[in-house]
Amino acid sequence: MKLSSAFLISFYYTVSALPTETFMDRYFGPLLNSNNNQAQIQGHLQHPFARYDPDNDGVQFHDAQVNIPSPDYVSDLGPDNMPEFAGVDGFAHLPIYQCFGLDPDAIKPSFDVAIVGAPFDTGVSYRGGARFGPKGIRSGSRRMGKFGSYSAFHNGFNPYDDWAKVVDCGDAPMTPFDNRIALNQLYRAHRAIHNLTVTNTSKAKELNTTTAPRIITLGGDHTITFSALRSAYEIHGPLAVVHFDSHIDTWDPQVLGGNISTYAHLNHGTFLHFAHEKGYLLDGHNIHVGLRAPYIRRKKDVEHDKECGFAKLSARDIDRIGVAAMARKIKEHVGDAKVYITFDIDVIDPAYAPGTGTTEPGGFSTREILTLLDELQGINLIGADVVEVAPAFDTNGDITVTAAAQVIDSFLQLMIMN
Ligand SMILES: *[C@@H]1O[C@H](CO)[C@@H](O)[C@H](O)[C@H]1NC(C)=O
Ligand SMILES: *[C@@H]1O[C@H](CO)[C@@H](O)[C@H](O)[C@H]1NC(C)=O
Ligand SMILES: *[C@@H]1O[C@H](CO)[C@@H](O)[C@H](O)[C@H]1NC(C)=O
Ligand SMILES: *[C@@H]1O[C@H](CO)[C@@H](O)[C@H](O)[C@H]1NC(C)=O
Ligand SMILES: [Mn+2]
Repeated sequence: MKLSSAFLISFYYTVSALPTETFMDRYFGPLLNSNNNQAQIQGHLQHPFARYDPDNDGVQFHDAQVNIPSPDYVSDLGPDNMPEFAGVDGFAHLPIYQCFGLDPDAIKPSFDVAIVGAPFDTGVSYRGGARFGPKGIRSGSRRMGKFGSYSAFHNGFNPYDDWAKVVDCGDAPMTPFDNRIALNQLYRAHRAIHNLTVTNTSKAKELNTTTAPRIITLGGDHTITFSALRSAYEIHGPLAVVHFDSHIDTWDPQVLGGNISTYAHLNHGTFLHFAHEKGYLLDGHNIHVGLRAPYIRRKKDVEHDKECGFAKLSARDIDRIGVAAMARKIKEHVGDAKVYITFDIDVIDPAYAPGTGTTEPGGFSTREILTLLDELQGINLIGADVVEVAPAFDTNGDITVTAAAQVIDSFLQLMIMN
């Protein structure tokens, strides 16, 4: 509450005129003691979150006078009045929908874009913790939402307040005890979402996306992208994959995973090898962006990566050619194809995103990556994910989870702003 000098002067005169009444009685008494429902309070009391409601005389908050609502009045206590730091965390305060695991005869939900969590981290080679990624990213998104995410760079565009209906489908249940089961659970959850119909079918046709809702997945370690790609491939056919990562992730499973069992072969460094093997990748249109981690084998990793069909932009290209030129190359490379962006948070420099399992110095600043994503406007983005967010390694200032949430906000802009 702002104490203006006018307030202090009026307070002084009010108190001297009414010496028997205490400050608390006069300014707060009726709010805290509801004996008199219609009591009025004089003074500069402002309720920071209540909205003026012209349809209800009971709730009018303004500078001079407050009418206390009836104790049974509740319509200002709904989610629309929630402060940005409060509420049960759906991504960006989006409505939370049950999108899979529905009764067969339940009414099918409808939306254009779904956020879904993939809490899984038993496919990692180094530090774990990405099973808490979905919770962390949702927490990092609390200052975004319909109430005030009007872009400073895109003429006030707000992805939460435009033609698309965006919802949060919660997390797919993924068992921590058997990766084969867990990855299949995620695949079936995605499949159930892809089986629904978008709310705005005419817009979907205009955008050439199909009437299946588009999905943005919150990882989870990078293995989860395999399940997401499988379901997207079944709806869309082979996809141009833009892979933001400091690592290649096309490693031969005989190299990464120890070659100890076939079970060990599918993990967060080999899923792109398998995506290629299964035909999910559109030949000639896939590209890594931000590479800098060392290879395991002197030459063969590079050869194998080429066999999997990827072009490369390295982290050093940020300085060598700049992010605008990088974005142009990516757009040329994917052309008119349907694009899936998979975004390993470790592509961002550890100074800006320490909360991840396998940090590699020398990456994008948050500003550079957001500029690059802006420059991709016009691609046909049908699905995306942000993976490897491990909140236990984040700072108290939440820098990794807020960066991850901002990247997803950029994906929504690419999907909806066209
Ligand atoms: C997809 O939808 C059809 C028709 O509504 C239904 O028969 C089928 O079981 C659904 N599949 C999934 C995976 O939800
Ligand atoms: C679909 O989106 C367009 C904006 O692109 C809008 O004009 C139209 O009213 C929407 N249709 C439905 C059914 O929501
Ligand atoms: C959709 O496809 C049509 C025909 O191929 C093309 O003319 C149009 O530009 C495409 N729209 C978008 C948004 O990519
Ligand atoms: C992996 O294991 C198979 C089967 O035991 C073996 O043939 C192959 O040479 C191994 N690969 C490597 C790189 O050790
Ligand atoms: Mn990765």
